[in-house]
Amino acid sequence: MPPHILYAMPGSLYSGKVRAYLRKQHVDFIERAPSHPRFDEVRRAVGRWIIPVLETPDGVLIQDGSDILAHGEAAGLARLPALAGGPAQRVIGAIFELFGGEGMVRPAMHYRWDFDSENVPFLAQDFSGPMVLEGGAEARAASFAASSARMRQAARIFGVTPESAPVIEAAYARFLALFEAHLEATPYLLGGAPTLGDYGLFAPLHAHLARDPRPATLMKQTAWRVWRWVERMYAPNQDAGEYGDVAEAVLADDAVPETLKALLAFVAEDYLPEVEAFMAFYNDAAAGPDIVAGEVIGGRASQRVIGFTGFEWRGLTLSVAVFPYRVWLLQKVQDAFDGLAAEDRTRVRTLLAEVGLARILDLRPVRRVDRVDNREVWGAVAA
Ligand SMILES: N[C@@H](CCC(=O)N[C@@H](CS)C(=O)NCC(=O)O)C(=O)O
Repeated sequence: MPPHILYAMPGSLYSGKVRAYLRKQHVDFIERAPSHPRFDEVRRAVGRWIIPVLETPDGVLIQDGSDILAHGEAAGLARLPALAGGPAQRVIGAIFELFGGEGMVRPAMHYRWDFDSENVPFLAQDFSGPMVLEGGAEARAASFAASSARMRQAARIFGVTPESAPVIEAAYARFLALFEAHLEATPYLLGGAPTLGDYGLFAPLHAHLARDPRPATLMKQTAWRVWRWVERMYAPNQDAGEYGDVAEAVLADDAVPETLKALLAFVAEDYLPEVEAFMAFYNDAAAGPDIVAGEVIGGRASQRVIGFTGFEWRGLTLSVAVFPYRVWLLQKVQDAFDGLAAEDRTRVRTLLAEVGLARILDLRPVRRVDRVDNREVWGAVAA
């Protein structure tokens, strides 16, 4: 059987999530940069320039980190299922998938783009090397100038500004301290095996925060166990010697350690205000008279943002872009919850209420976001 092919880049946030998953599952895959001649066809097929894209041995193209992991689980590729665990553990996994990939873009982008003297020599090569195989240094410099300008702009629409920068740093330091404390006793979020939430957190904690020079040094100096978790997430096998012999299995009996509850409380304080704001904005847009189920949200697949919203965050007012994709990931949390037996729903709601996160179950879209042909499309009006 031919190998899977992953179109990705080393410094890409969402690529790392998928690469770690494929490695952990021992999936046979090769990786290609978007400069590969075949990527042009791939880009046309998925409707926009975006990575990661997985091409399966039978030629199916899947864009999106979350969909690629879901495919791996459904297709039986998982040696260590990302969806393992009990009811609370699975809902928590979906929460960290949302928070990791979407809620942590602020520290990721700040620590990548606001420390030029330390980061730019590395970033210039990391961005242009895989993109420009011919034309030498001049062509690579031109490529980096264009891509870095776009990404600096992206940092702004995520709410990274000179005013928010010190607050982002303080919040990230707190996150690192809490995750470090959690990893004191256990190698992953939910015990001895990586699950969905680990892959979600890995996205920013690897590509930006563990690879770019400035934040990599910060992580090594202040959060050794988090640094080791990054290494471990990237290893095909366990790599957890500092914990003794640990079985590659999630904690039994749907256990949720206190240190994990502390991390969930951080998610509530750090991200819930933004979720409230983007859901209010999205629900306004989704209630419009011209919405047609099945149509690409925003009109074009390349249009990933439907507007801007403001919210209070740690004493500041942030203005951020609204992505329907985030609504789709939030739905995954709510779908995981809705699929539970009644007594499990009660238990999970009580647990989330204890950490201040119960609202995440109740901020519901008035119309669903679906993903069809690798694009976000309007779904059905919620029942
Ligand atoms: N929801 C997508 C997001 C993928 C994404 O944003 N990828 C970035 C690279 S990390 C990208 O391709 N950006 C293209 C651009 O902004 O031009 C996923 O999880 O796969």
